[in-house]
Amino acid sequence: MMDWMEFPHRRWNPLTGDWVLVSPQRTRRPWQGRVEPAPAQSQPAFDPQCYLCPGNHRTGGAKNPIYTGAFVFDNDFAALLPGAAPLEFDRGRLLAARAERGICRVVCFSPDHSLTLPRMGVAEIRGVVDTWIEQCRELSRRPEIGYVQIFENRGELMGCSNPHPHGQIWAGETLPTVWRKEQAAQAEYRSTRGACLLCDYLALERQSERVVCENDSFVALVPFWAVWPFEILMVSRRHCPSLETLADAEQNDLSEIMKQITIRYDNLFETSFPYTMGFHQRPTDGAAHEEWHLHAHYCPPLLRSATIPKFMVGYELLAEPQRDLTPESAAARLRELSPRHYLDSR
Ligand code: H2U
Ligand code: ZN
Repeated sequence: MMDWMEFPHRRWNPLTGDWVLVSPQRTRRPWQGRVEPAPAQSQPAFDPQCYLCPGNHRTGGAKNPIYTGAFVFDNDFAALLPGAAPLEFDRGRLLAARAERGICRVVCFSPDHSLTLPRMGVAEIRGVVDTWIEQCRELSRRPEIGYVQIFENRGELMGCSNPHPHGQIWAGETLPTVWRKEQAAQAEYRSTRGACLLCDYLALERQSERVVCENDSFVALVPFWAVWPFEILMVSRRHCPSLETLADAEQNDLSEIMKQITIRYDNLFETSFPYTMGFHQRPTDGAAHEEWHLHAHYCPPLLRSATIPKFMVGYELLAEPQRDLTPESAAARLRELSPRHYLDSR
């Protein structure tokens, strides 16, 4: 029998309803594209020019306190504002616009400019998790906030302007596109099958070739429908809707698995691995949202080396995302890497 995984096929993403084209037969095609310069590796623990380091002035004029753990401030150049003027624009149901209120914050993960999540201790990462949870609690109490998007953009390749370890929080009024798709898919699954989509997916993936690493509370895997070469989906084992509802031990396990994932990423090409990661969790409209299952997506751009990213261009922009490396091969490569950071192994 021919192995269908060796031939071009499309895979379905049950969380969004989108498809991805997989072309495993192309993995050996020659590469003559552009080579990115390797980004600078080592950073000082304090950078007098950095607008996120303790005690420094930000571009907006404010001065950071001498903070010692995680530190949050309102983004000086926020994309969303709490008091946007009301607007309902509709021209022939063809041109439509709505006002959108919200709050944007920056979360410094550590006062140490030279660190990254994989180089931080689990207890320090737990401090970041605690800060995220406090932020979710505070923001979700506001009537104008409908969801809280926590994310990290890491590396120049991802357009991140500053190597100081930090992430962002954008909390808005109206569920954005990806959240809306995931909510609809999870609600539909629950109403037609009486079960949770991600609980059922995790059960199918138990000991599968797509699992990268796991602990008592979380599983990290390259999803069957991954778009980015080394994309990871991190899912809580327990059916749990949000960061806020994680038990204390689960919050520690979250900190630990984030370290495991990012160590493996750094080890893959022995570089500070760029990515966008972020959490998806229950909206904050006050409803129970039994359908929601907490998870995080890691979307890294690198394909072949520290300097060669995958470009989402051509067919991907116009038709559908496509990948050559199978999710199974990507997971095998990540799984076989050392759980010890390469800079600690030298
Ligand atoms: P990046 O993760 O994309 O580098 O974002 C850093 C954020 O920090 C960015 O959203 C904000 C930018 O608006 N920022 C401030 O809030 N104050 C500053 O003084 C500089 C940058
Ligand atoms: Zn700094």
